[in-house]
Amino acid sequence: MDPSEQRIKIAVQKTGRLTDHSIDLLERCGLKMTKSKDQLICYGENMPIDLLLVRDDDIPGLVSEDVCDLGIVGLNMVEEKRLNREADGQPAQCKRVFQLDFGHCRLSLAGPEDTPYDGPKSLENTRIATSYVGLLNQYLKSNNITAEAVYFSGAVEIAPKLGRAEYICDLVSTGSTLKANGLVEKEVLLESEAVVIQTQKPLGEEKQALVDKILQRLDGVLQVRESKYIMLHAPKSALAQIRDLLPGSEAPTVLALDGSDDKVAVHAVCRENVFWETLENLKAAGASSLLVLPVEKMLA
Ligand code: PRT
Ligand code: ZN
Repeated sequence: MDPSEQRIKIAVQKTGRLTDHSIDLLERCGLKMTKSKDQLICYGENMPIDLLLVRDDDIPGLVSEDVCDLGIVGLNMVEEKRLNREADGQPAQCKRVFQLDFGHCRLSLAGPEDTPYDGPKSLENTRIATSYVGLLNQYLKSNNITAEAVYFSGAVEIAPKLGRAEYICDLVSTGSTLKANGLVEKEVLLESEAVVIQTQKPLGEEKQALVDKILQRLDGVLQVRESKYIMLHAPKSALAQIRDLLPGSEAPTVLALDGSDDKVAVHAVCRENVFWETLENLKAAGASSLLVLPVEKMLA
């Protein structure tokens, strides 16, 4: 077998909003990479894993067609490409494995601020400019609306000014692009964030073991992102109350304190951020010597 066949290929956006986060995430999983001269492939130095650097639009297809084993891409793109494939009579061949909590945005319908809007029925017999024809048509169908999706590959927000459409359907994050173009958000069709997708093709034993290892590390990286290790001293009498105040923690470790009969040390991993308010509440409940530490790695 060609040795390159044994390597895991992960599709990542080459240049764009998802690129830095995606590469950072893989580096946190322990992957060290060299960029090749053509910069289309990054070769893993310490693991048999290569990154394919491509347009985000191509990532769902590369994973569905088994060119890549995994991909990191926006849910908006995964869903749009799934609908496009379905329309072409091809089944979706990739599955979603993780939500990554970056690249947050929403696919929304927007229209000029001076156009009266009275719910989805106002869209009847209008033209809607979008790059997301699949998702838009799905929305129109589920609301029993007849409207024309006008395909724009970019700069969708200028379509109403050009007289090419009455409404637009595009990604929004802060809303400032809509505002700058005199448009107002009317409906949210999809809430999106970056996700990891995986091929549905059965892999060989060795490759599957490597994919499982990467997925387990990704899970670990995602879990520690918000996690904190908290240490404090507590009066035995306040232990139950202090335990309830620890955010998102399982059973804490309670240790005897040398030379103290009425106080114990409490150590806990909190799977949520620990804010100043929480520390203040713990202190008010009787805790002292509070220490909060970041968690670097975690393996369940
Ligand atoms: O070259 P390539 O095809 O890879 O890149 P691209 O230009 O198609 O993608 P890119 O990098 O812009 O976006 C990649 C992914 O980031 C998207 O598929 C989403 O999953 C996610 N994402 C998150 C966004 C936004 N936020 C976003 N705000 N993608 C695009 N936008 C655009 C939007 O289209 C609009 O033009 O930003 C503008 C609106 O932003 P606000 O902040 O003014 O609302
Ligand atoms: Zn794109």
